[in-house]
Amino acid sequence: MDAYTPTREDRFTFGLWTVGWQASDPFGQATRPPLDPVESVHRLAELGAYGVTFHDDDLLATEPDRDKAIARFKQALADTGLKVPMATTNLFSHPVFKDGGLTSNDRDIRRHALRKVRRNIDLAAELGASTYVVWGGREGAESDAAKDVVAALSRYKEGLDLLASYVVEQGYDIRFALEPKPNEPRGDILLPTIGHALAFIGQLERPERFGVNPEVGHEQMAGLNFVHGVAQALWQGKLFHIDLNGQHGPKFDQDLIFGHGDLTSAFFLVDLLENGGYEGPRHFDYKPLRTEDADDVWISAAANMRTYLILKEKSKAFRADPEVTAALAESRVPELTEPTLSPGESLDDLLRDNFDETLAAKRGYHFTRLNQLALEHLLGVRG
Ligand SMILES: [Mn+2]
Repeated sequence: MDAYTPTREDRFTFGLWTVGWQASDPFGQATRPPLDPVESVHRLAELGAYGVTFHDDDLLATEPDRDKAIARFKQALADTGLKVPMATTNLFSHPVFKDGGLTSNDRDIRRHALRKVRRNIDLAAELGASTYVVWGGREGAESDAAKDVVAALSRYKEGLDLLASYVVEQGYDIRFALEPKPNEPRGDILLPTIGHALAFIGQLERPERFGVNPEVGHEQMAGLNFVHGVAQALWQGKLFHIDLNGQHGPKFDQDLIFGHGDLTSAFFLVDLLENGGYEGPRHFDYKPLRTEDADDVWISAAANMRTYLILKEKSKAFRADPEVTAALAESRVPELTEPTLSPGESLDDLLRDNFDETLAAKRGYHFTRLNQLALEHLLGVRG
């Protein structure tokens, strides 16, 4: 036990599919045996997690009888006190979904996908989940000839509108969180970034029921700034959930342990989540490295939480450092929170400003010093 030992109050959650990943990849077989979801619940509880999340199919990992699998899972939750804040549907593994679920060209398959989601939403509600994640991993194409994207977006909207109406009719306290990803497994996936998803939500019948579940690696795969994307989602009141992991820039989806990719970005992300009003669970969607054995899986699960708590402490120390406060002021960071016009002022009033463009252009912003201070806090040589 030390300052970085997680407790339930930290609200760390894990997908069953994360620790349960057997590490088969497109080039190689599984390197680990199947993991019983009941064992995952117990091990995560021992490590200090708050909850677990699941795809419908995850529960069937070691028990093919659905009713038995659910009963065993419920018993494990009761025994450990772990919560299920989020659930989701697997519309990507089965060959029937090879061209997508809600946007498959095949109408029969779209109907089948809706039935599958509807069934798991009932289970999600029963288990007390308040967020339902929608990751459309197969909703996409490899060829622009193969997919009428305008029609696909209409079918995506149709499906999500139906599911939202279902949730409302049933009286479920559930909101949907769309998870963007640019590519992999499809060549191109619909709703590829946080921005695409936020714009799409505005076209739905019940936009208030929809937000996003951004994932660190998914934005970084596209070369985008994850902290900026999350900040916009927060600004729009749409950060319903978050998937934390690590990624080294634009390449395949690495799903590394949180902080084991772009560490500086992870630091500023924790700083944003802790100070920016996010109140949801801190959910890890990572994969234990394929090189690791069954015991290493739990070391990796613990590492996610420990890294988050270390970064949280570093963020606090950064914000409390008087030199940082001074550097922020010198960089005019707080000035950006001031509205550009004073109350009662109009655009015409701006004409009265005594502004010297040449002088203003000479002013430096001193961002280098500010960034170095952040880096030194992160490296542990300050505070
Ligand atoms: Mn994810």
